[in-house]
Amino acid sequence: MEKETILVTSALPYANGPIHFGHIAGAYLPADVFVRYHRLKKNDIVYICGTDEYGVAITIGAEKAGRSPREHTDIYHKVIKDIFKKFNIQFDHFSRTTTELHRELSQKFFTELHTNRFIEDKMIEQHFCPKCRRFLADRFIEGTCYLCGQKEARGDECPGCGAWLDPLKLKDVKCKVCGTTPLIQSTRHWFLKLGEFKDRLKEWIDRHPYWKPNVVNTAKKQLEELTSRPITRDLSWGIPVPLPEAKDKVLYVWFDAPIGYMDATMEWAQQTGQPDKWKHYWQNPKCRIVNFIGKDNIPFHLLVWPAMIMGQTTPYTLAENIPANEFYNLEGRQFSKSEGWYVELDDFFKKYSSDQIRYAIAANAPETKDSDFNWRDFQKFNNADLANVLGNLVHRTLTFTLKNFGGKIPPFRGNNEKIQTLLQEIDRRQNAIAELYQTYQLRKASYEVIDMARLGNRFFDESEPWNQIKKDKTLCGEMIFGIFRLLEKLSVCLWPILPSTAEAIFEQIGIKTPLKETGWDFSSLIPSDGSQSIGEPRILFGKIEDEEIEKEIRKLKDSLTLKNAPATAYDPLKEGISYEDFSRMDIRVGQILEASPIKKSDKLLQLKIDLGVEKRQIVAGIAQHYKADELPGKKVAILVNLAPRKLMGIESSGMVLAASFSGQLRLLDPGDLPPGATIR
Ligand code: B3M
Ligand code: ZN
Repeated sequence: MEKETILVTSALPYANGPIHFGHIAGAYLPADVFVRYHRLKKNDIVYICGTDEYGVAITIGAEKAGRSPREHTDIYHKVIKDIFKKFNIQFDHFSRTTTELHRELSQKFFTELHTNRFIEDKMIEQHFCPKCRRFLADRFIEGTCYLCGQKEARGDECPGCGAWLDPLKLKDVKCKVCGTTPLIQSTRHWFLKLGEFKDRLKEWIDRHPYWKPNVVNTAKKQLEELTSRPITRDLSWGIPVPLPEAKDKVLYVWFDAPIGYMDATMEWAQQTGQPDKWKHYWQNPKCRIVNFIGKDNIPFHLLVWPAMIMGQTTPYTLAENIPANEFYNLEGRQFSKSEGWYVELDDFFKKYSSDQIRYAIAANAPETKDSDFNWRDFQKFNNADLANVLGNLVHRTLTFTLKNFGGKIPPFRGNNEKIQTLLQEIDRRQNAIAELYQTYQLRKASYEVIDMARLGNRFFDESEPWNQIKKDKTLCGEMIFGIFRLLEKLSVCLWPILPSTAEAIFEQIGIKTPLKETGWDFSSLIPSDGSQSIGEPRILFGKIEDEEIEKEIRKLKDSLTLKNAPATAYDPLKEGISYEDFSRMDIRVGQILEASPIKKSDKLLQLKIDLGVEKRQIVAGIAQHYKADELPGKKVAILVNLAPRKLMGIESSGMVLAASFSGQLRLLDPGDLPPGATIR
């Protein structure tokens, strides 16, 4: 079969903060899976991405952080790149929009559109903040969306309905920086005459009846009202408009960003020593260009960017598909770092692997409607699917082989009908899974790969090798051979979604050729003469305990409460005291030796504490915040000369100090000082 030529892009994330599971689910994991499948098929495919580094959001983010936009984007370009590594998302090239090449190409795009009379200039009214003394483009303003009523809509996009807004129509507009109601003043701007592309855009969209209905519907609704839109801004951070009469103006970030797909490909081509190779994708009508995006980016990829391409003199290839996804939330509400509703990624990847999260996201991908990450599903996906079905099949097959066949895959004579049927079924399933990968059906593909493992387990159970081995060892061996053949194909089918696991299985069943080389279409690398030794069986997925999950959920809820606690949550300040009053208190570092719950009390814990000079028993009201078994070894601050008293009948000599706020409590940490050290 002829090799396909494919260029895949994922939306360029703003270098303005870390990305989260929501982004991964929308535009990156689905793309990575698609690309990995085509790599196995040995098609000619490149996967391009990079950070989006201009625009108002970044100017504001940098200002808030007290950095220049350049420093700010340098930091987040790296942060984001590292996050992708953790998720095992593998681009061929990850660039940024602040490169020289990007500036040149963006200006070329503008100039060609301008020469071809698709750009016009007009004096327009714009919001101007009298206090900040600047024009307020895009995200410098916030108001209520006139289309859907969503509050906190920005000057350019509505986070509720995804429309590209006319800022002058926005209601209750405020300056995002200082909260002032802006004035309206006139300024000159350059507009892209989108209306002139209506028919061509419609014709282009209709040429692809197989696109996702949600994507086409969103675009078509906005296609009807397509008019000229300003593509320049009064900002200092951005790409200068290449016109002498447009000094001090820069290109609107949504004008330059998609061009980044193309110059990042050029940069990749240069760096891989084939400078003209980018044309093989961007100027080749046979190349399939696939843009993976979240639903909020639909109008820019279905209307604006293709119009920009159509208006060029230089011919470029338009997208062949734009499989946009819906939103992926966290426990039913939008991820928001500022509101404390997020999963801390460093901490997450200390405990869990990229394959665990890749599977959880894939199995519940937001393909046709919003979906979400929630901890209990994460536990279920891991325990039920990955550990009990997949991990179990691999482990039981390997240990059985080790014990009964000396660690070698038993031979197969080829005339066993049951095994032949199994092998045919495996092929049938592999083809079905291929179809799902090709058509962007991540959820179904995840189900089918695990179901292939389920088939293996069923075959194992029905073959009863533990009985069969006593009756007919050769026949028993053939059953086991069949399961190894299943594991081999299962690894191939798994690789796009669970690359590390697939590679681990390959290694454990003793196949030396890497999956990247075997590809998707080989028949089998397992010899049927019994000569192949297997590797060492290792557990692929541990179980995630209920307690662990409860802790994560508690942590999430706590961080939300803390970030949103009203100012009234502070205790009022107390009356002043003298230094003598203070110095009468003896506060020491203590180390908790033992901790146990107290019967009939859900608030108190009984602690045995090492104070260096002596040991003490103290009753502390911390049971709702700490579990007894997480305390031994912890160092805390203790008021040691408080008069002893009895609590629930138990003597307590001293008091454990803790910080408390809005219902939350944290023990104080004295660092590496030893028990007995004085706190003053
Ligand atoms: N940076 C918006 C986003 O991250 C924007 C995408 C650009 S794609 C060319 O959602
Ligand atoms: Zn202002």
